[in-house]
Amino acid sequence: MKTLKIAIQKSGRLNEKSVELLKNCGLNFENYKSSLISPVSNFPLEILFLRDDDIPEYVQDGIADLGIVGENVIQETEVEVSYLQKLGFGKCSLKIAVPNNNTITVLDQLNGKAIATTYPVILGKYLKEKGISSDIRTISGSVEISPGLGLSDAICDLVSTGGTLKSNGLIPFADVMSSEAVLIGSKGSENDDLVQELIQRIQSVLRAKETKYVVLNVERKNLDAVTALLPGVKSPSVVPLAEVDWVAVHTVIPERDFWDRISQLKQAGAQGIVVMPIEKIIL
Ligand code: PRT
Ligand code: ZN
Repeated sequence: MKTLKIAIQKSGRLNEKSVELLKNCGLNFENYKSSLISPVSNFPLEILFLRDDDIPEYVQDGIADLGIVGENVIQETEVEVSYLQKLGFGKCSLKIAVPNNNTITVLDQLNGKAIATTYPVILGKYLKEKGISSDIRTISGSVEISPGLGLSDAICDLVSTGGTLKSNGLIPFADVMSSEAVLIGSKGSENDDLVQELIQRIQSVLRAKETKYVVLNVERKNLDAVTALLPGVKSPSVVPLAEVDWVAVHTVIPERDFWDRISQLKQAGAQGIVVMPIEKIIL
């Protein structure tokens, strides 16, 4: 039987979440920091631990069938791969930032200016699209210190909390792209049954993460008002309680508007609300 290979980051910002996702998919493997390859004992899959910059090409060339990597790295390496699934972690934006004492306020003012970045391809395309001609200075790291050293007028770098920009006296000026970790596959890999099985497992874990399981009690006279607020996977389950006028309602609600929904439920008469995490949702 064929064994798939999936490449994930060996160490760094995406490693832990990538390992967690695969483990939550029920895959059994050892995650030794020293190993470059780890077999999965209960699925025909091997995990390759690589530097994130190498993952897109490994997948493009079919050395790995699948990979987990930031969209920023895929765009920068300009590889031909299939985007299979956004994964909801490693979120960040690639931004142009300028020193906070700078007078640059509109994009046109970047004409003729030097911008330091580790993302020359993405930045080059962005500036071209906007009709701006800047001097792109490609450096390999610590981009944020380059204006202070007089090496550039602006920078283009990844931002998540904004703390690094702030502590280097820089302010974000333009959004170039937003990025998150994605599952990629070699072209055509999406037609493989094993790849499809893995995608479905990943989707069931992601779906569960976006939702909470809720059990609440409500008096029958308020049941319609409460269920009107609850979608459920199909519709909420209603279970009679020993006290005849009361029922328990079981359902799932989306994480994103969780607190609003809970306060609406309380107003509609819900009591004893118990909220639980969900491991997987298989549709
Ligand atoms: O060793 P390897 O080559 O595998 O790793 P790496 O050092 O190249 O990458 P790593 O681990 O730093 O990042 C991996 C991926 O995480 C990136 O390609 C992005 O897709 C994603 N990601 C998410 C980030 C950030 N957030 C992020 N904040 N990557 C880098 N940063 C850096 C940014 O470059 C800047 O230096 O963090 C700093 C800014 O952070 P804030 O929080 O201060 O804004
Ligand atoms: Zn890297």
